[in-house]
Amino acid sequence: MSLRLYSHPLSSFCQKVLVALYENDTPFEPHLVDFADETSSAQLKRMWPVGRIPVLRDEAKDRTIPESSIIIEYLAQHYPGGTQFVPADPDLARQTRLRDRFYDLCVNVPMQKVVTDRLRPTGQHDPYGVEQAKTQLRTAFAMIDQEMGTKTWAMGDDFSMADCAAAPALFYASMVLPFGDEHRRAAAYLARLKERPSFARALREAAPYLSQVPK
Ligand SMILES: N[C@@H](CCC(=O)N[C@@H](CS)C(=O)NCC(=O)O)C(=O)O
Repeated sequence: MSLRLYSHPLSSFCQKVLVALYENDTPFEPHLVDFADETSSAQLKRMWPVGRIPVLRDEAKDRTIPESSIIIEYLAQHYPGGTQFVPADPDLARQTRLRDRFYDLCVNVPMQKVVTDRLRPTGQHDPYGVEQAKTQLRTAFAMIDQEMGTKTWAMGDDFSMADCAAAPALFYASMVLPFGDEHRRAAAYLARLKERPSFARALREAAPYLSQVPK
């Protein structure tokens, strides 16, 4: 098998890539990264010194590809399938990338800030930063709610890279800061994402680990 994904089923950015892989039934071998294990972390850092997951290794082409959006673009280019993650039209492609950035930077990253602050040792918390992150999330939820009033997926009728980004980001963000009562259209979008077979599969695989998410 040519593709190996260094990842963890609980990681939101890894789930984003898993959705893309499952969308097109792309064969790959998952390699579980355990940050608590020095050998596992060191192996990851040898490939990508930044030490973040996901990282895709393509043995056939001798390439190592980090960063979830770049991995999805790589899959779209070299292992295309029925779901086209970035439209061919340059304007639509730019809009897709903008929404992908939005879900990564305005939903996933602030969600991570809230969750990882709970893992910090006593006395090392960052309440100001967490409040800022929650404010960013509230702004993002209102924008998503407005935008999803007339659309099925982030770009309209077609599932794209932006939906791969949105699915785990919104799933975990809804755990951190429930938005369903106030933002029903955003909640309906999340419900559609959870029913999408690719994300439903990623969620099933994450289920045994979900109790590790700090409350
Ligand atoms: N921009 C990166 C973000 C990746 C990321 O934040 N991954 C998290 C897991 S969801 C991670 O590896 N965290 C470990 C760390 O920061 O040490 C991407 O899109 O792939």
